[in-house]
Amino acid sequence: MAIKHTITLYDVRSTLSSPAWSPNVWKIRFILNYKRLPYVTHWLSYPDIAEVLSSVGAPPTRTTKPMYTVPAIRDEVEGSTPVVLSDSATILAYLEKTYPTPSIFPNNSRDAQMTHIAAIEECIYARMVFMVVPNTVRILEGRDLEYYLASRKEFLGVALEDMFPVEKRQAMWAELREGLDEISALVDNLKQGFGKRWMFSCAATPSYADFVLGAMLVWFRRAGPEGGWDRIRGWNGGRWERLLHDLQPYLQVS
Ligand SMILES: N[C@@H](CCC(=O)N[C@@H](CS)C(=O)NCC(=O)O)C(=O)O
Repeated sequence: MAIKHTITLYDVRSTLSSPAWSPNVWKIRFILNYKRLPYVTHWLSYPDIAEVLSSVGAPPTRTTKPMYTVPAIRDEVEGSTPVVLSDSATILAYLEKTYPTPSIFPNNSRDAQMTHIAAIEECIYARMVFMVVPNTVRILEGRDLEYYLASRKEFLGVALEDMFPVEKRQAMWAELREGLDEISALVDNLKQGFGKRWMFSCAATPSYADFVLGAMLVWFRRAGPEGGWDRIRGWNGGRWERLLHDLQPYLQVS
């Protein structure tokens, strides 16, 4: 008889009808969906993250506040002590080792994927972050919003109102466009050897870097500046919108 696994994914809630927006959690949700691992999301209010995660035995991810972050997972395997992990890098390594098929690193591409992800973080995530963080207030309410407003400066070192000020917006959009152009050029280069469908996978199936970029685009679309996704979705021949369309089978929220 097959061994029963019960996975709980800890995520932070929002006011959106399907509440998932956090980019780091999306990286893990993509993997769970892709590997067809049944899981249940435990939605947390921002101010409860530390208490709930410490009570289930998830390790802290930082030495200063906030010390506990999502994603975290609890994997209960019948007959064994549950595994409780935090930090997306630790979780992805565990999921890939414990549930190797299908792999998120097709054709042993782990090192190449990590190099692509570093480029995605530098060219896209780092340019989106100060656009998205102040706009996330639109999808939070009550205690979550209060906690968020009170804690972002300590977390990121910049006050919310100084992150995406009107006078810098044009330059920040231009920088994001340049970053997307750079990644688009990288993908064109890779695609000379790859198939047509995925940006960072030479197989018929997606790879971890496709999921990481997908996680950033979902986050930008859901929590970013109003109209922001409509502005960028068609850039670079519409390839960003196509990626989210192709990732549709892995976008469910359980
Ligand atoms: N290095 C961590 C970072 C995770 C992280 O920053 N998570 C945010 C949500 S995207 C969080 O839980 N923040 C808690 C807080 O701000 O109190 C990872 O990759 O999992």
